[in-house]
Amino acid sequence: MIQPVARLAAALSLFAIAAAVQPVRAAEPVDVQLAGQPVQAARASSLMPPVQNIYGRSHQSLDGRWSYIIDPYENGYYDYRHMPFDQSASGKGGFYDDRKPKDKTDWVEYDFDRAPTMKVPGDWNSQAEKLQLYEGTVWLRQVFQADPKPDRHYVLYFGAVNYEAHVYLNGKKLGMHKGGFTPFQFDVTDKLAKGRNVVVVKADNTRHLDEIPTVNTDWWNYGGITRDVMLAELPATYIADYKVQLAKHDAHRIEGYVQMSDAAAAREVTVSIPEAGVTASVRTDAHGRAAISIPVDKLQLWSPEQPKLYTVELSGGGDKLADRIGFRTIETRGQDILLNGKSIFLRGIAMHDENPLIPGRTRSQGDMRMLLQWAKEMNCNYVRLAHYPHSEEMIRLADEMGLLVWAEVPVYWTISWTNPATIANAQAQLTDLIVRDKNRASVIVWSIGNETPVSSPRNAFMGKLAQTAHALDDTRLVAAALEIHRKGDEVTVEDPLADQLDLASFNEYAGWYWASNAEMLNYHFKVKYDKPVVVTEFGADALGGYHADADTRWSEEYQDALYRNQFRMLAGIPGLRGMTPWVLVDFRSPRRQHPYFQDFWNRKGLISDDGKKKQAFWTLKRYYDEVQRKYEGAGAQR
Ligand code: GCB
Repeated sequence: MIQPVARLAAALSLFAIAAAVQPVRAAEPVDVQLAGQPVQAARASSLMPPVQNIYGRSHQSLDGRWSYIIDPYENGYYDYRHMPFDQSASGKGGFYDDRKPKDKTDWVEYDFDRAPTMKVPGDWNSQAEKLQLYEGTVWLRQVFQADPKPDRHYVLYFGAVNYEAHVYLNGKKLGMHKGGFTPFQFDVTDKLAKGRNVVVVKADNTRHLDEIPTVNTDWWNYGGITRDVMLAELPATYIADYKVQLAKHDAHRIEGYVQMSDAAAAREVTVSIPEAGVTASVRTDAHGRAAISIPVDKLQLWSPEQPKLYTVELSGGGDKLADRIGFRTIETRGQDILLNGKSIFLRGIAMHDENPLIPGRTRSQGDMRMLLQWAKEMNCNYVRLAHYPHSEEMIRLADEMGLLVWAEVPVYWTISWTNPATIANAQAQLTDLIVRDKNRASVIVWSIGNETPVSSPRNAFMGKLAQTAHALDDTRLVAAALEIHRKGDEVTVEDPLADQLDLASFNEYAGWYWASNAEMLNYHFKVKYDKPVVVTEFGADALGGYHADADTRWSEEYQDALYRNQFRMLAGIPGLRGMTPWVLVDFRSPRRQHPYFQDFWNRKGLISDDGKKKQAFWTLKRYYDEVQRKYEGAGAQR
């Protein structure tokens, strides 16, 4: 896969460790090595490394109604010899040309001005009947006004486009990005027009075997521009990235760095937290990076019970910005998970980035707050944001609402383990996630994947991801949702990858995919790792409102009985330190074909697709109330 230079530069820094983000004005095209594979970086791309805290920057939102053209044959991209228009000598002819017929005889076969519109952010599937099951190319166009100033820097930012995005500004290609759940941005400083500007995106959600995720998942393949789009304005020299977090194992020291957009050395950079009386000035090195190490003694630590956030101010090189940051430590000791030094139990629930009431991807803070509020109502202190990065806004809300977070990349089931481009892609998505969310106190776990079956190529692939996550961020836990193995009545986790992970975490579907509801009580778990055990999934489908006896599948009673039995069965695991049952709310999935009970919905939700709580919701809540009482009772001596 051809990777743009800047994205690779960011991904590569994990091996160099020296910097999570490279200077923003990317150099000439270069040949780079990633995971042993030479990749020729794309010459034309203006793709640039992420700017930390883009929401905290002066920006103009480009959200709203975008015109769209459905293009199943990619007519607007390829000519009739199947050559991309944007690679032809003139670069003209594609739908990114904002062309209008000059007169009655002029031949133009598309017209954005008369095209329908859809909301951005928003998946396309939920916005037009024709698009509900569509997988392919849709062109989207937005027209906006700009007044670029000569001494400023401009960034065109996309929160996420699923899956492959080709982006054009005023008829010229800015670049291409792959990966449906992570942000990307282009340097448009010299490309903006004064007055009218036209941005066109070719979004293509076609599934491919070698991509991340691959063709096979259990969620809806929502296409389109699913997160915010903005034009951010920055000073000519700006703070490109920073990490301001407590040091590993140390609640009395803030450690991190500030990375400027250029490589000027000895520039003064200041980090301060006025409310805590903290100020530190440091100087950049020859890479434009200033390391920080600030002793702190009176910080109020962040926790789900008291999600304290401080306003952190950063300045340097004439730039200035603020962020809301919480401070906490997270570590494991034997089978304990220690938050701020105290053993905790992760009272969690798993969720997709989907609002069942649309149904479609969450589009706004309102949607996200609804999901997290449901988790809070169940007395959760933790959420698994499955199976791909959720939005930055979601993580910021978790920070604010006091929910610990397991954040994940879509390395799901059977990936093309031996394809170097696939590993590069997975590394890039993991890097983008960590770079984006590394200042969020809520995030305690980076998950490198879900239910990937053990084999040598898979172990090598996943091993690299584990190294990457540890290297990029040594202050958080690294985990994966592993698979279990059954021998007779014994359930084990036998996975060489576990040695590189901080948690013994696995999915198990006792009572649903194996063993009956009652039979599960005959099984016992043997987890040989001296690590905290966190059950990442269990669950049962129940159609909301369908009532029967507890032996009848699909009924609320069956699901409820399964939860009760699970609690009894899991109580036999001495190292059990948390769980995220599957799943908060019913979600759409084309795999789920039963016409009556499913109808394209995975019904393992504790809340139905119309927002009603099923019986098991209350059962899990009671269990969590009980666990909390026990844990808090046991308190500090654990
Ligand atoms: C799993 C997957 C999850 C599925 C779930 C199910 O193990 O991790 O994505 O949706 O099972 O319902 O089968």
